[in-house]
Amino acid sequence: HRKTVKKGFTFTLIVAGESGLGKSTLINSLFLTDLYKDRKVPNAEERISRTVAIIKHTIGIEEKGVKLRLTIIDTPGFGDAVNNTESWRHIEDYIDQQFEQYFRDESGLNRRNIQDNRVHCCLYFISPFGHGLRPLDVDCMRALHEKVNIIPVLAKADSLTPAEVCRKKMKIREEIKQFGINIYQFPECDSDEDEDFKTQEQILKWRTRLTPTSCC
Ligand SMILES: Nc1nc2c(ncn2[C@@H]2O[C@H](COP(=O)(O)OP(=O)(O)OP(=O)(O)O)[C@@H](O)[C@H]2O)c(=O)[nH]1
Ligand SMILES: [Mg+2]
Repeated sequence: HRKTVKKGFTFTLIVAGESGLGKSTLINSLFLTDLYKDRKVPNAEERISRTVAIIKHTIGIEEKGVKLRLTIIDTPGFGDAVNNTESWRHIEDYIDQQFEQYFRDESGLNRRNIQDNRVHCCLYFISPFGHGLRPLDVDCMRALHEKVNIIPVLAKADSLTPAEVCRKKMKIREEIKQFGINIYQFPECDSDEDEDFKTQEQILKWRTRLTPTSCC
């Protein structure tokens, strides 16, 4: 325990989904942009910036003496070309490469300072304008679900009414179940955790459960 805490932890998050759903915006607003420093309002052309390559950002965070190396990977969205089949392949390849690298490092002689770049979690953005999942979403999630923990996200939910959000989430949950996609399920928390933590855990669990009910 002492050794692990001293060494610190790593966590790697990747985002995936159709183009223009707000993947880069979420990453920027979560971690990487100082929102008000030298603020300048971009014009329309500057605003439209499509991600065209896999971009990796790493930051070190320290909380109560515990270090975390957080890596966030932005990926190009799936385009609007006529044929988008397998446009998620670069993400799958990236995830596979990290496994391979780790395997190679573990099989090597110097195993002390292996950098673990395996991807732990994938935030999968789903369009708020369609009716549930698109075939591309289904294909992509099925290609990735055995390799990474998928957390589906209804993108731009602020553009929908609460009733629409609820309907869409129910439809998406039904389809995830129907297509046999495994999404991340929160584990049971320890019984000796404090009450606030347990409540927070319950809320998160409830949000990702697969049984459709009337509330979201
Ligand atoms: N309404 C609304 N608009 C958003 C939200 N997040 C991002 N946007 C807008 O959506 C547009 C596209 O955002 P990006 O973050 O570039 O989308 P992306 O998913 O990274 O797109 P690609 O890089 O092409 O895959 C921008 O004009 C954002 O301002 C959101 O939560 N709600
Ligand atoms: Mg982007």
